[in-house]
Amino acid sequence: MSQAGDYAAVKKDIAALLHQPEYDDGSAGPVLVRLAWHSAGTYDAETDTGGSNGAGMRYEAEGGDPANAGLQHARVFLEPVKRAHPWITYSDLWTLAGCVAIQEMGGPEIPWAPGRTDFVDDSKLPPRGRLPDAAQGADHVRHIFYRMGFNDQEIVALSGAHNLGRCHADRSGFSGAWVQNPTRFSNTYFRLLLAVDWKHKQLPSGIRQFMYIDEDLGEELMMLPTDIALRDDAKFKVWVQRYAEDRDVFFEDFTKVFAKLMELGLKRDESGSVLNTDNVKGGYIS
Ligand code: CCH
Repeated sequence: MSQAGDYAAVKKDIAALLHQPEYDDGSAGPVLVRLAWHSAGTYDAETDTGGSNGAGMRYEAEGGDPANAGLQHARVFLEPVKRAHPWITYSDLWTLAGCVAIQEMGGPEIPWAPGRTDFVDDSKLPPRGRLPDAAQGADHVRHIFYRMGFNDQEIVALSGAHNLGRCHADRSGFSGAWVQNPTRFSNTYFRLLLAVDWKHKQLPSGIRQFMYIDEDLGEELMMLPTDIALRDDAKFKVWVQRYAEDRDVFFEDFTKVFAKLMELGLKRDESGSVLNTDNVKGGYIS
């Protein structure tokens, strides 16, 4: 067991579990990034509810949301880390794991700070329906992300995470990867979004997505309707173009916005300690 507060030891153990030859594309990284995002992406700025604090996905009310299907794999990957470092909260572990995974897959280092609690206040549980529905368009995407306090540029930057991982028919209903190398963080997603003539595709289940077949590689890639909406909306497209052209700008903006996502709902004092606002009435969480 590591000493309480030894986050470097936790990071090392997270990095060591990413290599999973039997799982998906050989890495636990993408699903860990999605766990971190879905733990935080329930935030509602107006009511100050939801967010990563509380790790509510451990419980059926949030974990059983169809939008979170498949994320149990990510939580199971992290169990040995929690056992080795029982002092870390799940909410800190899940958010830290997303950041470590991004960096280990060749992405930027995301500033991350601890202090989240695992205390769940039932009256503050986020209702279902706070996470985006991939079958919809630009209005829906704005509605979901403006609620968390993000602007158009930040929405596009965050969406660049679709460089990683894949869709699973038995989880979301959608199927396939966005890029050829889905365990390497890059701006390829934006480049493909613009460069390729994406065609409608209807899966046998009736689900509609977009596809492109790379004839040379004999590989099929995919985009969700919400991804295509970023290309087709004039205001979003400006940022898609910017990030397609300049990988460094994308990395810089992604770093800021992912760090912001991980902090949603947390209030810190000057020393960086989390001031507990929602979950425990009054007082601080150390
Ligand atoms: Fe996403 N995403 N995402 N996504 N996502 C899916 C998979 C990943 C949407 C829908 C889906 C973000 C934004 C959106 C990841 C990171 C981010 C899947 C497939 C759907 C559907 C799930 C499955 O079947 O396993 C929609 C809609 C939006 C916005 O409108 C943001 C923001 C992030 C992170 C910053 C990652 C990573 C994956 C791959 C997961 C895996 O298991 O490989």
